[in-house]
Amino acid sequence: MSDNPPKYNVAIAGATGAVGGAMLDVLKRRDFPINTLRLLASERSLGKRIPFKGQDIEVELLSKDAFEGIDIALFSAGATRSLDFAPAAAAAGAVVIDNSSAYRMDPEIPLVVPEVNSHAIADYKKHGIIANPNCSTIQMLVALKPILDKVGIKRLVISTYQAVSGTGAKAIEELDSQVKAYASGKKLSATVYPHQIAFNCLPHIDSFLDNGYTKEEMKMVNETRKIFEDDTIGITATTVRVPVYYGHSESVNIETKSKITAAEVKELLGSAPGVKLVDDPKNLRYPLATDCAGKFETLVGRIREDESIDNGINLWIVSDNILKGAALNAVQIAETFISEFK
Ligand code: NAP
Ligand code: 12T
Repeated sequence: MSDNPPKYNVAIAGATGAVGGAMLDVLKRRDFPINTLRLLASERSLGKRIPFKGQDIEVELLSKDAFEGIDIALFSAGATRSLDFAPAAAAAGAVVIDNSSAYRMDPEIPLVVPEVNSHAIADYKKHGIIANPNCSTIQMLVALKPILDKVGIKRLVISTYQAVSGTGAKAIEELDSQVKAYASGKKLSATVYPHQIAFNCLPHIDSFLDNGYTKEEMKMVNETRKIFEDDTIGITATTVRVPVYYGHSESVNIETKSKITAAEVKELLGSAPGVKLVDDPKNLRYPLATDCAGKFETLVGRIREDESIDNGINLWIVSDNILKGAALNAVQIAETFISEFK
């Protein structure tokens, strides 16, 4: 009798993308127990080979019959592909962990940040799908959860400073070419974003809605309420694209239900799962986007009381948007699923 721990057949839909590539990296770094790995993408990628742990894996076409024998399917090929193929993957017996916005607000589909609401994974049984939240929401909730549990949260006022890597490889190139054009006195051209992103801040992420907010802003409102299981929290957000390559930064003003001091918040967050406290302003230490790239932790600092209200705290929260904001959170969901829910 062997008592080796079980290994799983894993598929990545969107394996050739920025998030798919980070998923491969995270699976490696965390030594996820893989039996076979199937890499799926569009016709454009057929024939490509991607190295993984000494093997060269050929990319196959994402199709409805690509999931036979798969236990876990990680999706990051956009919402349309998730709607088209995730149900087929689930019907083939895989649990789907979906990075797109397709299923996040479906009341029958769990929306999970493992440090916050891993219990919700149990609901995967209804459709065989678990949704990965929006990047800016994930990192904020990792930092807020200990505060929520200790003193309750009444209201959040959020401003984000989001990196271009969230938009994909073309946006990284656009910032790069605008910086180079500026430095050599040439005319700047914009195609990915509606305006110049170099040396600028665009208060516009995802599309505009009738209420004047962007979809990204409303994702932060609605996904936070769903994950915290509390529709009474007041939340308002302004999401801004800034000329940063990797790492979303966020200023979050929290009105708590009862009083908590800045010192107490520092102590709480000093031992919170997934959080790294970086809060030593005297020595000029605070979270920076340039320090978060490649890291698994969410950096939190600038912790101080909001002196304009009775129960207020301000935080500055920074995390790698491709890791905790996407690939890492998805792999952590898979890890929690196999250890507690399979
Ligand atoms: P990306 O670099 O453009 O990669 C897109 C991936 O999807 C590629 O592997 C691409 O394959 C594949 N794909 C596109 N169209 C396809 C089709 N018709 N059939 C099969 N595969 C197709 O984008 P990314 O930055 O990695 O983002 C991917 C998705 O992840 C996003 O659309 C979003 O849904 C999700 N995401 C979520 C968060 C979050 O907040 N949690 C953050 C970032 C991204 P080819 O290489 O063959 O074209
Ligand atoms: N894919 O920072 O999936 O461009 O909700 C934000 C949100 C990218 C971003 C999402 C995304 C961004 C999402």
